[in-house]
Amino acid sequence: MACFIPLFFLLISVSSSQPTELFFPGFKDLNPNNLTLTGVAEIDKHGILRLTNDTSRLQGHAFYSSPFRFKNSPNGQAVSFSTSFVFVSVPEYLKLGGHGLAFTIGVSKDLKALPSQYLGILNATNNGNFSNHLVAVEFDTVQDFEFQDINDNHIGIDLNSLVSNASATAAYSLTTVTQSRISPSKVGSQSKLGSITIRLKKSLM
Ligand SMILES: *[C@@H]1O[C@H](CO)[C@@H](O)[C@H](O)[C@H]1NC(C)=O
Ligand SMILES: *[C@@H]1O[C@H](CO)[C@@H](O)[C@H](O)[C@H]1NC(C)=O
Ligand SMILES: *[C@@H]1O[C@H](CO)[C@@H](O)[C@H](O)[C@H]1NC(C)=O
Ligand SMILES: *[C@@H]1O[C@H](CO)[C@@H](O)[C@H](O)[C@H]1NC(C)=O
Ligand SMILES: CC(=O)N[C@H]1CO[C@H](CO)[C@@H](O)[C@@H]1O
Repeated sequence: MACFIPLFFLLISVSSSQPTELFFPGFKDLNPNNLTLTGVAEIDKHGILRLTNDTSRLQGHAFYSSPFRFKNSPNGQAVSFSTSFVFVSVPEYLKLGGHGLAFTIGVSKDLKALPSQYLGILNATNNGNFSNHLVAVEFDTVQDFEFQDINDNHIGIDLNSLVSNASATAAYSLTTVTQSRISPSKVGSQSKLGSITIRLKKSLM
């Protein structure tokens, strides 16, 4: 399965000298110092970050190059953040996905990880070990019974382990939101905002 990431946005609430926002509206004119690519990951000529291709058992990573401080003291509260990104996964065979993609925060860019069911973030030896200091949101399209996956199309919160701490079935939702505009010149007018959230749906691809 090939995974592509066209856009990425991360907002972090910190009060220090590090940036509070990372915004990659595509990767075309990227300063190469900003992103560390490993494995088979590459940026194609259209500015799309491609993590893997159709060859099986490959992995690719793209990490923001500079470390981020999430805690100011060992016992302090970790800062909160929000992120949004858009990705496309293209299974080689329509009904048989690859394994998936994970949004990952870790202490090292050099993950000694395995591809396939390990999603390029952990390996058979360190899986489940709290000294990994790794958190990930997995977008998983294969049900691995060894990791107690709930189905073959889910999102999981992974804390040092591919056995997710929490998971939910990926969903497709189409919502229409009616919202009052807040601009004074438009007070009273209503607008309809259509918004589509496709979290993950193998059968759509
Ligand atoms: C995927 O990338 C690897 C490493 O660059 C390459 O050897 C392989 O031929 C590529 N596979 C396809 C299907 O393009
Ligand atoms: C698994 O990852 C750890 C790092 O977390 C590394 O020290 C170890 O060598 C790796 N094991 C294998 C079998 O790749
Ligand atoms: C977890 O990892 C640490 C550091 O690599 C290692 O010392 C420890 O033995 C590991 N624990 C288990 C249960 O594998
Ligand atoms: C999820 O993580 C919390 C905090 O580490 C832990 O207490 C809880 O047992 C975990 N639940 C599962 C299902 O892993
Ligand atoms: C998104 C991001 O972090 N961009 C940075 C890339 O690197 C240049 C030069 O180091 C910075 O100026 C950008 O802010």
